[in-house]
Amino acid sequence: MRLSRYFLPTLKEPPREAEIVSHRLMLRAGMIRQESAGIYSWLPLGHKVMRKIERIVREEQDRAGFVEMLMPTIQPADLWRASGRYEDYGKEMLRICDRHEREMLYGPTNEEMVTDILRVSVRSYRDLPKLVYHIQWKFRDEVRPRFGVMRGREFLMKDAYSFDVDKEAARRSYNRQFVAYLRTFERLGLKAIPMAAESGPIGGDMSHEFIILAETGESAVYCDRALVDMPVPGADIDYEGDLSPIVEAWTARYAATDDKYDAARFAAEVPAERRVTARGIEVGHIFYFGTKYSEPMGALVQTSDGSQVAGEMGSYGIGVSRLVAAIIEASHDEAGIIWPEAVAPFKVGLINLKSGDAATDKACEDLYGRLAKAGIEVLYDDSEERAGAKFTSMDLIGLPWQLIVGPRGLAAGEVEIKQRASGERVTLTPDAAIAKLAGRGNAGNTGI
Ligand code: 5CA
Repeated sequence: MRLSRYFLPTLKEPPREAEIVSHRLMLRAGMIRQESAGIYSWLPLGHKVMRKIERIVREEQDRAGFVEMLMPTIQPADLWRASGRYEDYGKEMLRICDRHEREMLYGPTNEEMVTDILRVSVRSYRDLPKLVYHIQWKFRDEVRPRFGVMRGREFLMKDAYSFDVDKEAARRSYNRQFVAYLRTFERLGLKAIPMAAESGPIGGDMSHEFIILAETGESAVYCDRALVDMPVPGADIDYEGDLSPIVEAWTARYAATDDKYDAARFAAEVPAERRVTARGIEVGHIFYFGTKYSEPMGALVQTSDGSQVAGEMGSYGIGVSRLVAAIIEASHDEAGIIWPEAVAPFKVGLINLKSGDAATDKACEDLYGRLAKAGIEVLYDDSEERAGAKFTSMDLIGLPWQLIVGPRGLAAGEVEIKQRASGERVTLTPDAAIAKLAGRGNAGNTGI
């Protein structure tokens, strides 16, 4: 992509309204624009990152055996009356009336709708488990939307739902998501720790929040350092096998958010040198709530002995749009964002130090074409800006690699590569630079 054809409205000055670094950087890097409190447009750079996150989330959901579907954003109020949550949800629910005076709402979550979908078509234990998910916009009329997309009113969520015949099977479905979350966050370059949590308005008696440690996190968290260093299951994990040893290993050690924190237990169970007291960002939350919705809504299944029981259910959320900000909180410096390669909007930023100079332009065009041909995503700064301004904005938008091309280097047959994360620079021939960025050759490690 040529910068001249892209839409990247970067800001020079840090915006005054932004209180946390991710919000400031997202606005400065031209990723989002606020349309009204807690509601944002996703500009091309922000949208590209969000799509990459979504893809990783989707791949890991599929791998865990959940099937994708798509439910609407607008739901009829009657569904929520059937579960008893229409009144309970209070002012956080955005209520809408259609032209026929029918009461509707913008969905804050989808337990009722999924239960309704499954109750009419799933009849027997033989049809179970049913494991589904969707990635859809939600609306919660938060009293105090803040921190940009971290706590928005409109936000993108992956929400999955499981429907099983008994508690034991429901536990297996819960474990699938638990393991899928460990893998998802690791692939996103994050260290997320599952913590015992309150289930709040979703309900149920077992729930874990997945929290990443960051100074600007909204909740205080307490955990055993051993969890920070615990290895995450690989891509070859067998989701049809017994996942309980993994879940047990991750839940055996102390980890809790402030609403479940027990100072005496923390002191007794965790040796002083391993006690981590920090702040955290909730990037995912999983719930087992049994028959909370299936019972009042009559979602019954026949068991193997012929009796009718209400389905055992769970729901599993990931804040996809929140993750864009959470990754920035976890990975930035004074100059700007440092994208982990897996979610970077482009892998390489190509900087032309002297646009208008025939030889430099030609060399850049050539490198741009060759990188594109090698399947590498490049953002080519072909603008007339000064070199200093180009460096500043490339550092701000945080692409993992910068390929810097100027007339002096070219005269010596050389270009420069800078790794954004380490600041390390190497001088190479154009051929070697392409090979390094394509992950070939011996010019260094291209993985972050
Ligand atoms: N129905 C359940 C699971 S599907 C549910 O709604 N869970 S939740 O309320 O915990 O939300 C799931 C995830 O969405 C949270 O972990 C968080 O990452 C994200 N999220 C929740 N509220 C917001 C918000 N206001 N802005 C951005 N992301 C949010």
